[in-house]
Amino acid sequence: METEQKLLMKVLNGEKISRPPFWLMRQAGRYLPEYRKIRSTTENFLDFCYNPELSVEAALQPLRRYQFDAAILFSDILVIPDALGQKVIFRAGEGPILDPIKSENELKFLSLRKFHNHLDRVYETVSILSKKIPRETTLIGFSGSPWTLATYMVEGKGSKDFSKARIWAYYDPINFEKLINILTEAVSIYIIKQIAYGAEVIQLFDTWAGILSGSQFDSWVIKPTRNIIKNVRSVYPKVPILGFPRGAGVSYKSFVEKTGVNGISLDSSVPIEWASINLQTKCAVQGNLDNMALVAGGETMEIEVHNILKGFSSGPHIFNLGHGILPQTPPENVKKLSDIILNWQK
Ligand code: 1CP
Repeated sequence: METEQKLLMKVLNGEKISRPPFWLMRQAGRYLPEYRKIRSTTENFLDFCYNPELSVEAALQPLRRYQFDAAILFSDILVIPDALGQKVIFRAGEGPILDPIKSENELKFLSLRKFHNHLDRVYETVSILSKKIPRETTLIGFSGSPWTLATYMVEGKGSKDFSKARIWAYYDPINFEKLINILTEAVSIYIIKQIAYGAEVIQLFDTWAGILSGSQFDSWVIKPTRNIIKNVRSVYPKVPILGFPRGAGVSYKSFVEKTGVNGISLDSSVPIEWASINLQTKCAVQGNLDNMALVAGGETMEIEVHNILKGFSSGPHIFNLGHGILPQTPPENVKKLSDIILNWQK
């Protein structure tokens, strides 16, 4: 059977393997000169994401250089607000700009009516990729999680503390929950479609989970994630789902226990020994090399990589970074990392 050759699927199915599978968050992107070249053909980044030819090419580029065990759909988390009817643009060098949702009044402009229609070309990209990637490579689909999507939708741009969303969640939780519920439904149907078109594993990015207080983490990270997983499993009970509540600290444990994820992506602040005792006994762990160590390279990076490989060698582990690869990363450092992992013996 095809999946028997896929290392990443094996790990997520609990099978024993000799070396961990690996891929890197943002493995397609600006650290690659060939990406910068095709990226320069399109001004608005979302137009690039909605172009299957360019998106497929961007996702395949890193696979030509390195033996990654997974390809990730090339798109962005902000296609969801865009497909719900909120205006999203990316200006060069500025990051995303959205017409912010300030209160209950603007919620009525969000609609699922044209959602799938709007994302048609993303589904087409998934479908083409599923046919083009090597047999042993797993195709990962993804979505932003409701909380992280809400932070951008309410703030209208990137931010260090996303205070607008956090304050709204405190003073008007009933209406903030309405936004989270719209997003929970949108993310669920988006993921279900990606699976229908060929995604084999799903990663939920909750990049800003770590800025919430403990009680708020339960309401806006754990609860919606659990609901999404329930919705997806009611259609596809066996497709593995990886969660990435970045910066969650000790709350990683309740996240794993209460959401039912099949794997947990760890940021680089999480101590390996703690994670191997508290998380790896419950699900697969993914991570967690510091993306700065990959920029630095050299012997220190090698030591860090070996510590992670060794520290997680007693259970299911997918090697990855603790957050996305940085644009200034030398491609030769990625090659070195790949050599270490490919030659690793438990
Ligand atoms: O001009 C460009 O080339 C745009 C740079 C870029 C790229 C390559 C953006 C803008 N998004 C992406 C692709 C992307 N984004 C992928 C697929 C590529 C891959 O992984 O190989 C994925 C999975 C994402 C997910 C994403 N987008 C997240 C969650 C993961 C994470 O890194 O935290 C977030 C928070 C975004 C928002 C976003 N998109 C782009 C930027 C610059 C940002 C951050 C904005 C900010 O907070 O300031």
